[in-house]
Amino acid sequence: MVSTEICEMLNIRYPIIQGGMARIATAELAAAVSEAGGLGIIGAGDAPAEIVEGEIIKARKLTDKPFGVNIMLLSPFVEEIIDIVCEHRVSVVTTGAGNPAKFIKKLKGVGVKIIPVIPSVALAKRMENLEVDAVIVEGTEAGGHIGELTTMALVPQVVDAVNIPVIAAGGIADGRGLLAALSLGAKGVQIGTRFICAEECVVHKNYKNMILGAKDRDAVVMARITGHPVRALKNKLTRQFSKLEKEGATAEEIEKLGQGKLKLAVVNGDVENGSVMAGQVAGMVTKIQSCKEIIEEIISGAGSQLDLVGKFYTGV
Ligand code: TUI
Repeated sequence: MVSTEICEMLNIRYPIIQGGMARIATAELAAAVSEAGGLGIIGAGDAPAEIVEGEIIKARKLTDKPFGVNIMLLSPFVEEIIDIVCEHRVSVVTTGAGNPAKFIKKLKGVGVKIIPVIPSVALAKRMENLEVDAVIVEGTEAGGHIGELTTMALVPQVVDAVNIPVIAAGGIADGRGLLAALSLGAKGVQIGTRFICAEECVVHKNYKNMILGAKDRDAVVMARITGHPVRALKNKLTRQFSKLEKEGATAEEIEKLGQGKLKLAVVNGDVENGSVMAGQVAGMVTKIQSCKEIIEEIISGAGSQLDLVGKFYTGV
């Protein structure tokens, strides 16, 4: 059993939050994670507000446990989605790909907890000053849109800089990662890539198979020049990105190549021309399991690892 103040704050059994992956984290996945004792998250991505509302309604039918919505701040529909999550009194909002400062008051005003994903100490401090409930500190090992610093280096620096709970993300897929995150001072973890291979995740089977077949160096970074670098599995698309970058293409040209490519992989299963976003832990994901199995394996794995580490301390 692992329980931290995050569990009490979010009314969940285990300190495991599912990543709010655009197009991948639907109501089915979020509800299954929440049912298994974690915090499921619906990824709003770039979907219009009515689609997100439909997912919230669907998740409420599938579980009576708390779940959240991730708002991707580069979306053109952010304002409407904020209204929807407030109207439906979603338990928690996580945010990504930007600074959510201007929405915090409104969310807090209706009792929606706010937990931004942040890539730096400076942004963590700014968020603490605006009285967010916690921060998710995401290292560059993560999939999708990423920051520059590693989880190992960034998490303890944020832990030392703020007095709110810190949740670690990026590079975490099993019990060893959970225990390591707790050792760095985090009160919980956010896990994305491993949940893509959950039975309940509706992503195309080709996407899951590509993760299952991935090795340690397969999750590469593309589109750095745009200011929105994205980590995805190596394929024809990532090679096209590298080629364009080497040829000195403009940020606009590179941005254009990325458009619609996540949908192509997630929905159509075109994992050669589409963007197969995944983190560096893709090489650790070797089987399809239910969310319950994934979460229970992570919790028991952290316990076993703690026993093992405890044996290193002798004479006390
Ligand atoms: O947001 C994510 N991961 C994502 S979003 C996404 S959809 C997308 N597709 C293509 C291009 C861009 C987005 C796929 N994966 N993770 C959380 C995260 N947030 N990573 C980095 C950040 C971040 C970056 C800058 C958070 C705040 C921030 O603030 C800058 C500022 O304005 O201070």
